[in-house]
Amino acid sequence: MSAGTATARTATASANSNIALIKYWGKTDDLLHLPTTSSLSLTLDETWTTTTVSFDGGADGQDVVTINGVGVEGTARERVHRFLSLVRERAGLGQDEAASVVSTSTVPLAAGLASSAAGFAALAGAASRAAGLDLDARALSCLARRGSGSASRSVFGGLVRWNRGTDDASSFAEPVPCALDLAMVVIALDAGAKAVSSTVAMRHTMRTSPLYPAWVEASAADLAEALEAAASGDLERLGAVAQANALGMHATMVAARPAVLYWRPGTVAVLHEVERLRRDGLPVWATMDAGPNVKVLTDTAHAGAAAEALAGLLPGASVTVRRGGEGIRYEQPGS
Ligand code: 2P0
Repeated sequence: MSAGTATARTATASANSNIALIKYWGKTDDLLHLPTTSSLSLTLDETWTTTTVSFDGGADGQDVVTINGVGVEGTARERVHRFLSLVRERAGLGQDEAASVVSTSTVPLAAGLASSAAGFAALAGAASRAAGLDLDARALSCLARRGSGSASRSVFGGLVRWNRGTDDASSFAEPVPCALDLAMVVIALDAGAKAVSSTVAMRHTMRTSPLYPAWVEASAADLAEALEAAASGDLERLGAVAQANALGMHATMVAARPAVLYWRPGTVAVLHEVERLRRDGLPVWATMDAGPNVKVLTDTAHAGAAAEALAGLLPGASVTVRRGGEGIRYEQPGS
């Protein structure tokens, strides 16, 4: 009877999204997803993807992907297919052993809320286990990175550093000490699909923005400062460097030719309000990713007040509070 389970070749994993405090923006190797900078992120609670992978022959011998009950086609399916091909190769499975991938996600897809981070971390966990690979957390982080760079960080909970590394084995994420009880207030202005994907936008920025090298250079010092601030419990120092690093990343995009401008009027309104709230004594700092939404870094003691202050600002925007969340977890077969 256990033989049936062992040969079922199915596994389920869940991973949370993460938001970077020191950003990843640009690759030295497009295939391996080796980043130009190391980065630092907070894994969030209540924002996850759960994925089941079954090497069951797929549909008509092709990998088949369903997200939130809808079949996925085109580039997104191709990306999952390429990732599954890598897992099959590592596990010694034939490339004709197609899989069914069924995902449910609470993360708004492609809206700058890091849907690919949770998605590829969960896929890496489920696919590797379903294929019979027994990876430790570091190897799993490296594998998740091959799906999407930021997914390397979602393997772990809490505050996580992704070491940029120099090759496939040395570019992995790991948890780092944090003496703060961090929280993020997520202001989602627009949950629609973004105009330019981060993969495309970061490549274009690297190639054409004269400001890009300066941001990369500053990033190493930003990371060192953020790590020290987090370990010593200095929220003000962490917030200031996180905001500066994120706005600097956007400055590189605005200076790209042509510009990549994710900002909307509501984005600017929130940024000004965050400044005002901080002047009034609330410990709040803004960060942004590849989209118009603003995430406000604070601690759990002030997250409620910050959310309340920001909730009335923009009609139609959703304001939610996220705390630090856990790393990847698995469902036992049959549970
Ligand atoms: C980050 N972002 O550090 C940065 C900040 C967006 C802005 O990681 O090309 O979807 O799949 O490796 O991981 C988004 O990039 O890009 C991202 P790929 P990914 O969170």
